Formats: sequence, structure tokens, C-alpha cells
Amino acid sequence: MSFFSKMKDRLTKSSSKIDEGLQAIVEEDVAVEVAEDATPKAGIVGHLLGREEKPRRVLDDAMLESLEELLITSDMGVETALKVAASMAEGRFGKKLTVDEIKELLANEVKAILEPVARPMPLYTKKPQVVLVVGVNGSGKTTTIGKLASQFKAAGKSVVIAAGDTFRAAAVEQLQVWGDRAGVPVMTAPEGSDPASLAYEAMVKAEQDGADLLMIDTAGRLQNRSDLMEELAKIVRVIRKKDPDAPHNTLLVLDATTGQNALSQVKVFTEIADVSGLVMTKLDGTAKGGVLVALADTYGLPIHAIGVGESIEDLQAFDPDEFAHALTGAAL
Ligand SMILES: Nc1nc2c(ncn2[C@@H]2O[C@H](COP(=O)(O)OP(=O)(O)OP(=O)(O)O)[C@@H](O)[C@H]2O)c(=O)[nH]1
Ligand SMILES: [Mg+2]
Repeated sequence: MSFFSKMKDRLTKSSSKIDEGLQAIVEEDVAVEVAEDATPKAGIVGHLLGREEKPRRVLDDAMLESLEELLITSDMGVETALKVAASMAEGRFGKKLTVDEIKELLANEVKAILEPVARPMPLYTKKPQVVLVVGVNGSGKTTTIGKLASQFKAAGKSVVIAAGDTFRAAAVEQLQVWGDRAGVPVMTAPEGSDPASLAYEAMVKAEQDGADLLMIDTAGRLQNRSDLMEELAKIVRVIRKKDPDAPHNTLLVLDATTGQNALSQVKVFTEIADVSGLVMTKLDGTAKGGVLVALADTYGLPIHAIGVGESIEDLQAFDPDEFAHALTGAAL
């Protein structure tokens, strides 16, 4: 299976939602036309001749409104949805469009928004390059660290992971499993100990070992828990005591299934921890993939990678063209 069809396969929930929505929008109008003229000659004759025309719908105000609604329900956010629909309609009012043509227009608009933010996580010569990974509970931080560590290791980098989620013993065990899978050492501290101290010690150790990358996992924290957000700010302050330029990357891991809440997560985490890039996980199980478009349009933060499954190879580089086509169901 090609890379694109795999991604398309994984994003089925989002693409089928848009696909069904567009079919309904176009067919809604065709049904009206057919009802007005009770003899749908073209359809039947065309069908008999084996070249049935694809239904088309005139792009008018009503259709534009339906399009906006569909984009909003696919989690693009109101502002972005209105903007995208308006650009799609520009210069095309009164034209008759098929579902495929609308999909292609939509894919192109989405791609234009995503292109400026699709950037892999930058690598620096600084040793160790410190990568702090943050996000709300269960967003996929630990899994993403495991997947990234495995990819960097495969690319020839020496990687160390620090288990900065010191709240739960199970979190450390989970990270150790990922460390074993990726073949990367995991530094741990006893349950309940100060995550900022562990981060500092991990930096000292990674420097001594000459590691290229230090990835620091953190406990999940909801963006409205000010005590936990303050703890995160402390982790960052302590890291900066060791290296004023660190963390060199602060990755915010977002769960696509949370939809619009992701926007507020980006806002708050950016204020506290100076987020440098995003990873969006769980795009495989949701119809809310459109939220990525809203995020790109609203914040313009780099999107480094997307998670499309639970196993180690299910973290993909973010390709805006493939994503736009997979999201909208348009043919690439
Ligand atoms: N389907 C799917 N599941 C994912 C993906 N990424 C992570 N998960 C699953 O989501 C669940 C939570 O992942 P974790 O990596 O433990 O999330 P976390 O952010 O570390 O969670 P806390 O440490 O509890 O805050 C696990 O069951 C993962 O297997 C993804 O891209 N797709
Ligand atoms: Mg975790």
C-alpha cells in the first residue's frame, strides 16, 4: 500500500464526513431540479448509454452556506471555515460543480493554509538538544516520544529519554517499554519526586554521555489547572538554568479527537512554555481532522508530525498536500 493510500485509509472518518456532506449538498439541489421537471431524461438516457453525468450544483449563496456549515462541523472552526468557503467560491459564483470538483477546490484551499506550517522538527548542532514534550492528559506525549526516539535513533542520533512524569509509577514503566522498543536509555526518578530536578539531572547526564538529543516527557496537565501549569513553568526555568537556550524544542502534543479544545490548549501552553511546534495524534480515529486547519490558520505554529495509530511506525511527517487530499477525500 502506498504511503498516501495508507494515510487516506487512516483518515477515513474525516474524509468520509466531508465526502458524505458534499454529496448531500450537491444532491440536495439535484433533487429539487428533478422534482421541478418530473422527467429526469438526461439521467436515464445517460445511464442507458452508460455515461451517466455526475450530478452538479450551481454555486450560489445557499450552497456557500451549506459548505460553511459542513466545514464547521468538520472542526475547522468558524473563522477558518468561512474563510476557506469564501476562497473556494471566489470567481466561481453561478458555476455548476461536481462533488469531485468541490473536493479538489477544498483540498487546494486546505493545502494553502497548511503549507507554511508543515515543517519537521528542526535539529541543531547543540549537544544535547533538549526536547520538552508537553500536553493535556492522554494526548499521546509518551507514545509520541517513543515513536520520535525510534525515528531519531534510526537516523543515527544518540537519544536519551527522561521520564519527567513522576506522578505515576505506571507512566515510568510505560516510557521504559517505549525506550526498549526504540533501543534508547530512559532516565527515571522515584514516583512523586520533583520533575524539574529530574529534567536538570537528565541534562547533566545527557551532556556527560555526549547524547545528541534529550527528550523529556512530562505529566499530562489540563490547561485550566494553574497549579500544574505553574509546575511546567518551573520545569522550563530549571532547564534554562543549565542551558539558557533550552529547551530547544517544546513540543505540544494534541489529540485530534478533542476538536476545538485544541485551540485553547495551544493558547495556554504557548503562554506558559513557549511552544515551538505541534504534533497532532489520533488522526486515525476521528472525524475532527479539520481542527488541524483551524490551528494552522489561527496560530501558524509549525506542525512537525502526525500520529495515525498506536504502533512505533505510526508517526508520519506532516505532508500538507497528502493531508489536504486525505482529509477532503479528493484524489491526489
Ligand atoms: N489511535 C491512536 N492512538 C494513539 C495515538 N497516539 C497515542 N495513542 C494512544 O493514546 C493513549 C494515550 O497515549 P499516551 O502516550 O499514554 O498519552 P500521554 O499524553 O503520555 O498521557 P498522560 O501521560 O496520561 O498524560 C494510548 O493508548 C496510546 O496508544 C495515535 O496517533 N493514534
Ligand atoms: Mg504519558
